[in-house]
This record gives sequence, C-alpha cells and structure tokens, in this order.
Amino acid sequence: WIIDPIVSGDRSVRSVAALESEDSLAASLYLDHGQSTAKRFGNWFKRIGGLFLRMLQMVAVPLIVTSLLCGILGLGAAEGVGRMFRRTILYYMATSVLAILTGLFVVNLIRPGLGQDIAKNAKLAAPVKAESLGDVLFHQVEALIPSNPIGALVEPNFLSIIAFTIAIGLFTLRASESTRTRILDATSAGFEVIMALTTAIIRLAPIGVFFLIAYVTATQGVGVYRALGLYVIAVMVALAIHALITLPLILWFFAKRNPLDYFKAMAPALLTAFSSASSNGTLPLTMSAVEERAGISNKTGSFVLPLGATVNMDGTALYEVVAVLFIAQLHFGQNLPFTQQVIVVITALLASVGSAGIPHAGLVMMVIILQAVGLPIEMQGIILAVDRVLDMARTSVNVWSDSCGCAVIERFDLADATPPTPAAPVA
Ligand code: DAS
Repeated sequence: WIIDPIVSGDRSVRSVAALESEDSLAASLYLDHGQSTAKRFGNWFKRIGGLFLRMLQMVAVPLIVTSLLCGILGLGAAEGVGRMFRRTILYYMATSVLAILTGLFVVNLIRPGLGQDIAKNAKLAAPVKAESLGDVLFHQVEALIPSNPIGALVEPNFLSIIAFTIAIGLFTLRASESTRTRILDATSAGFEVIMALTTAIIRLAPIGVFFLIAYVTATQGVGVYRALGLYVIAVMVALAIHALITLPLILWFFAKRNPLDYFKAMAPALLTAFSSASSNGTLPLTMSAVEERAGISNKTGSFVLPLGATVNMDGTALYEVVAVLFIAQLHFGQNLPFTQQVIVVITALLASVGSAGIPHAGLVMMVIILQAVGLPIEMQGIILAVDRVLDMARTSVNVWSDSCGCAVIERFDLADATPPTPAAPVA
C-alpha cells in the first residue's frame, strides 16, 4: 500500500489538484476513501528514520574531536619529524583535493540525480541562493576561526570544530611529555568509547534504512532507484579513476616506484580494508605490508600511516562530494550552482580530515556538508541502502592512498639523507 499505488500507477486520486496541493507522498497515495492514509504513515517513516540520523549526528562531534586528536597526538614528539610532517600533510591535502575534483567531475558529468522519472515533491525545494565566490570563500575562512569554540561545539559548526581541534592537537605536541601523554591517554580512552557507541548505532542502520527508504521511495517514487544505481556507478567510476590512474601516476613520478609491483605488495592490506571497511582496523596490516612487502622503512611507515588513517581519506572525500551533489540534484531538481559546489569541496576536504577510520564514518560526516549547503539530512536516507558496498570501496582507496604516501615521503626523505655526490675533481 506504499509501493503498489506508485508502481501500478493505480492512484485513485480525486484530481491532479490533489497532486498539486499536497506533498507527493499524500497526493500520489491519496486513496478514494478520502483518507491520506499514507501521509500519516509517511510522516512516521520520516520521523523514525530521522531518529537514526539524529543518532549519527549525536556522535559526529565527539567522533571528530577524539579521532583527530588521537591522530595528531599519535605523532609523538614533534622534534625531528617537522619536515616529514610538512611533506606528509602536503601529500595528504594534494591527493584529497585531486580525489575531490575527480568526484566533482564525474558527478557533474553523470548527473545521477537529474532527469529521472522521479515524482517530484509537489512543493519543489526552494532554489539554492547563489552567493558570490568571494563571499562563499570568506565565510569558509571565518568558519575556520571560531570566535567561540564552545559555541561551535554546541551549534555545531563542524568546520570550526575541526580547525580548532587540529590547532589544539598541534600545540599539544609542543607541550611537555607528561602533558602530551596525559591528554593522549584521555583522548584515546574517549575515542574508544565513542567508537564503540558509533559501532552500536551503525548496527541499527538496517532499521533506519528501512524507514528512510520507505519515506524517500514514497516521496520520490521508484524512479529514485534508477538514480541510486547511477549514483553507485558515479562513485565507483570516480574511485577507480583516483585509485588506478591518479595515485599510480603519483607513485610513478614522485616515488619512482612501479605501481603494479607496489599494488601487489599492498594487496593483503587493501583486501582487508575492503572487507573490513575500516582504515583503523587495517592499520596494523598496512604497516607490516609497507615494511615487509614494499620495503618502506619503519620510520616512514610508523609516522605516515597512523596519521593517514585519521586525516587522509581520499576515498571518503571523493564519496562525500558525489553523494552530496547527488542528493542536491534529487532534492532541488537541478545541479548546485558553482559557488555552492565550492562549499561542498571545502567542507568535504575538512570532513574527510575529521572522519574516523571506522565503518560508515564517511556517512556520519556527511551531515556536515549537507548542512553547509542547506540540504535536509533526511535525504541522506536514500544513500544509506548502498553505503556498505561503497564504504568498502572507499576504505580501500583510503588505505591505498596512505600506502602510496609512504613511498612518496620515503623517496623525498632518502633524497635528503643522501649527501650530494661531490663534483668530480677537475683533471
Ligand atoms: N570506513 C571509513 C574508513 O575506515 C571510510 C568511510 O566511512 O568513508 O576509512
């Protein structure tokens, strides 16, 4: 009684006016006994599914803060690794931006959320307000400098939270050994608890997915599934481009390594990342694979990988851009304006930095970007159904990028360590 009247088209609605005057859930399922029964059920689907999304929102802030702090404080004393730290961060930001731009290109090319025979909401969403690029960029910079960090936690303003947490982490590295140890121990304990809570919430995903999918299906019509299929293709194509073209090129040109050989060396870690959908869970295997199979030094691997598992998530960043633009296409019935897409790029980069290396972390962080561009978080429900398989794929890309980072950093580190060959004496 939710799907049939949509699929069979047997909508005994009184008139097209009913379709126009009420939201499509009620209108398309308006039954001739004059009761918009489904409207009442549809609202309950949205409410119950919305409870699950609220649980994801509930853990987003503590997950970001504890995960980021653990990742940064795990660097240990900052002495002697300054140059490696700067190079590592530069590599991570560069590959994440390349991943995001790849996702942006593919989702604008394929446009999975447009042109489907989706029953449009009778109340089409308000067109997105287009700001000037300068205003957009300045607002993002403002968000990175919270005038009241506690207020940012309460709001929550995720960009402010991430920026402030990174600042606190970096300056804690410069504190005394005992201070660093105490803060790291407390943060690690907190991260362990929040991770357990998040994992418990994710176990409720099937229930949340059912209600959200029921709501979105009734609201958007079954045409949404064709759009969902295109969305999965868009994510997979973008991930493949980044993992099989971009990163191998970086490996070839900057690390002078044969990408195929390196890929074979990392295969056990990549397969574990795919099956577990957890960068953190795969980390021990990633570290042993880069050292024992790929010939990377312990100094590089033990520095680059733990940090990467926390702050370098190319696959996640790419996925969030595709997902948010897909939701925007579905919701607004049009592509986001360029300036809004710039906001998505910036927030996706920071959201991927704040994501934890645990299953579905990218989904939790997506709330940040949806809020940044004014999209209703309920629309996230539509992509929950396919998130597990996409999570497995994007986690593999996350680990593959971290592994390639080790080879690049090692190459530059060795170049530093190798004294320049003295010029041959003039005969
Ligand atoms: N599963 C996360 C990871 O472990 C990635 C994500 O959820 O986006 O890297």
